[in-house]
Formats: sequence, structure tokens, C-alpha cells
Amino acid sequence: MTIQWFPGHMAKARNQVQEKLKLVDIVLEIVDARIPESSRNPMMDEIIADKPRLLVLNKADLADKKQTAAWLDYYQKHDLPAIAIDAQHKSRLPQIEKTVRQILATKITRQQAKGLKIVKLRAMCIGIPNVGKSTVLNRLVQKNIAKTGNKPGVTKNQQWLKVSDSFEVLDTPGILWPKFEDPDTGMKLALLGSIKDSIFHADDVALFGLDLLRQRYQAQLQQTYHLQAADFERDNAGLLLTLTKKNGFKDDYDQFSEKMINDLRKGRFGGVTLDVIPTPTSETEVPTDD
Ligand SMILES: Nc1nc2c(ncn2[C@@H]2O[C@H](COP(=O)(O)OP(=O)(O)OP(=O)(O)O)[C@@H](O)[C@H]2O)c(=O)[nH]1
Ligand SMILES: [Mg+2]
Repeated sequence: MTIQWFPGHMAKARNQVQEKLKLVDIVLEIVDARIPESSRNPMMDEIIADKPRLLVLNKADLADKKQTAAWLDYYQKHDLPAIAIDAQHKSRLPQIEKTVRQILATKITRQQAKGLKIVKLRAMCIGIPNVGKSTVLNRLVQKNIAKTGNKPGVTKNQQWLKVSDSFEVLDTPGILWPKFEDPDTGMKLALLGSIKDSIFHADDVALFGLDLLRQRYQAQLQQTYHLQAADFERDNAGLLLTLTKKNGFKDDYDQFSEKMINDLRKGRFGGVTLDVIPTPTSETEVPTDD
């Protein structure tokens, strides 16, 4: 693909993450609970390497609760500590520091044994754009210090925030990676607003979203847009046109597409999770004779 979504500033931000890594005890990897895997930057595994990590599934208020529970279970089975939170509506997020202290318990005990009264912990918040990193940090410090906004690329520079005398967290700009192995990943990131809207055509993104909603949340789609069962006999493009007309946009499906994308981002279809938990790999399957 020729689309450029890895501009120079993201390469710079990645290098800055690498530089600061040695200063922190733990990485808080913030992802979007609706796409817990698609919103993880695969480039980060190599950079973070063995540094302790806590995966934070943010925007859990917008995700399918059952699916979020299943994803947490999945990560637990893969030995990756993970929690789900809603940074938008919760005034405090005590489970973050609590879990950080659990993960770093051995280190804390070791330092206390050396006579340190206050063990200072430093964390770095990383993630792709618009997953809510700065919002999470503002909740931790109980003040709106970091700039937030409903579009990707709001945070431009790293910034330390002091939660307490013993806990400091670094906010970082969102970082994408240069090439999506699975094209669906790019479409999901566009759909939920982690890639600039101007890079894609709204109707392509809406069609992709419509297809996912039909597969996974048809009842919610039907209810939200007052559709008839017969409307679902049409293919995705046909259904998009039906919806455009029904919603009073005549034949301007671009404008309806933008509305549908916004409806999905705002949770108008109820809690939705668009990533599917991977099925166990063939290694764990019982071998057959043929
Ligand atoms: N519904 C909901 N919205 C959230 C939540 N957390 C953040 N948001 C919203 O998501 C948008 C992005 O939040 P930011 O904190 O700016 O995201 P960021 O990850 O710092 O983004 P960049 O700095 O661009 O990388 C804002 O409109 C927030 O209000 C959440 O848990 N639930
Ligand atoms: Mg930010």
C-alpha cells in the first residue's frame, strides 16, 4: 500500500520510547478494548523486550462486556497481565497502580530490604494514537494536565506526570507501525479513529464496519437503525444505500458513511468488540492420520 501513515514524527516518537525505556520500571501498554489485538503495535514487542508490562484495555465502556472478559482470560492464559478500564467515566483508576505494585512486588521488596523507605516507581504509557493514553494519565494524577482530544495525534511530546511521591508516569505520543500485515487491521484502526480520517474514503471504512456489524452485532444494527429483516437480504453496498436513504441523506452515502462511523465510535450500537480471540494453533490440535 502506498498510503503513508508512518510519518517522520512517529519514527522520532519510537526512538524516544526506546531512549526512555531504561528509566522506567514498567510499561503500561494502552489498547482499545474493542480491538485489543489490532490496536497493539507489533513493533513495540521488540522495543519493550523483557521490561515488565501491563496491558490496559481502555474504553471498556464501549466494548462488549462478555468479550472483554474473554480477552482478559486469553491474556492471563498467555502470561500477560491485563486489566480493563473506562478512563472516560471513572474519576479514579486505582487498579492501575495496584496491579503495577503486584507485578513489581519482588523489586519493591528487594529495595525495601536495602533500607529504602519510599520505593519510587516509574511507568511509561505507550500505545497507538487515540486509545486514551493521556486521558488515563489525567485520571491517575486527578488533574487535566495532559492534552486530550477525539482525534489521533493529539500528544506531540513526552511528558512526565507525578501521581504521587512514589509513582510517576510518562505520557508519550501515539505510535503506529509502517506496514499492516493484515489489511483488516488498518481498516479497524481507521474505523475507530486511530488513523487520520483523511487517509481513507469514509464509504470504504463504513462498508468494512457494516460488514463486521452484520457478522457480529446484527441485532444491534437492526435496532439502532430501525431496519427490517428483509433489508439484510441486500449485500453490504445495497444495505449502505438503504441506510443512506432511511437516514435522510438521499443518495449521499459518503455523508451517511461519516455518520455511521461516528455512531460506531460513540457506542450507539451498544458495546461492540471487533477483534475475535484467536483459536488455539494447530500445535495444540490432535493430529489426524491423513
Ligand atoms: N468512551 C471512552 N472514551 C475515552 C476513554 N478514554 C479516552 N477516551 C476518549 O478518547 C479520545 C482520545 O483520548 P486521548 O487521551 O487524547 O488519547 P491518546 O491515546 O492520548 O491519543 P494521542 O495523544 O493522539 O496518541 C478522547 O476523546 C477521550 O475523551 C474511555 O475509556 N472511554
Ligand atoms: Mg495523548
